[in-house]
Amino acid sequence: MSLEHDLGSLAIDIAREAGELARTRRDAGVAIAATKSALADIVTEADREVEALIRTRLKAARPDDGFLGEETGAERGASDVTWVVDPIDGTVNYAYGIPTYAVSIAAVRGEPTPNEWDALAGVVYAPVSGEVFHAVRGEGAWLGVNRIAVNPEVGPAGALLATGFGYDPATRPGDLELIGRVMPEMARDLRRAGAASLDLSYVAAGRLDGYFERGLSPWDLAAGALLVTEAGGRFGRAEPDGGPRGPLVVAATPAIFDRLAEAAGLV
Ligand code: LIP
Repeated sequence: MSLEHDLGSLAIDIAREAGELARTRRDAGVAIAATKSALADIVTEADREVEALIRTRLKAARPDDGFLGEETGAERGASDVTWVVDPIDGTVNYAYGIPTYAVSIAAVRGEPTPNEWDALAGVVYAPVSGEVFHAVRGEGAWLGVNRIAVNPEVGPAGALLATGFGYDPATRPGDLELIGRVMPEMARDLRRAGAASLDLSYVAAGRLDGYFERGLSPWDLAAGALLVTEAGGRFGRAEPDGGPRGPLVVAATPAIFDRLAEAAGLV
């Protein structure tokens, strides 16, 4: 088996175990441990516990790899592989008991920076639905044992799109202005699920035609972006203005990617 395939299998096994821990903790009740970048940017004890489990399992299996996690930061490794991990993507959903959250684990080669890394394998595991979205570079995108693909075309009613908002209230006006540009141009409707990794997985599975959001962190998108491209979709990320709102991400079926990227201002 290829390195990429082995990395993908390891990621799936660990994501399943981590997701079951997250679900167990959720069912027992969740405590907010702290706030981070803004009052709305919370971390729970479960986020920290799940990331610790993932790090332990990865270190045992591949001790020379690097790690970049939402809760514990970056650790360079001796190999050229880095694991990019969001232990619970959709943390606010998780804290409120909304079942839309996921464990996102990706293995990348090179600098652990979204526009520089070479994504090798990724998994997005949704513990409540039990859905495992996974991809290995060059081997397509999958939901469990079923191959998935982006929608080949978008109907006359327009595109079903998803987006999200940053935690910093100062980004709200820009986010709302962005929606005001995109929706009239091309959308039949808009979804805001609250977990970027699942939004990207849904584009890959054809459940959404496209997704756009500013301010995502590397761990939010590392696995989902690979799912989109392995499913035949297109993914773009840029700093349109270098402002405080962070980079813009656009992911979509090729049928609308250019229109969405232009409407959203992806340079
Ligand atoms: C979340 C993303 C979501 C975004 C939220 C937050 P977290 O990640 O998945 O798309 O809108 O602001 O960044 O914080 O739950 O890992």
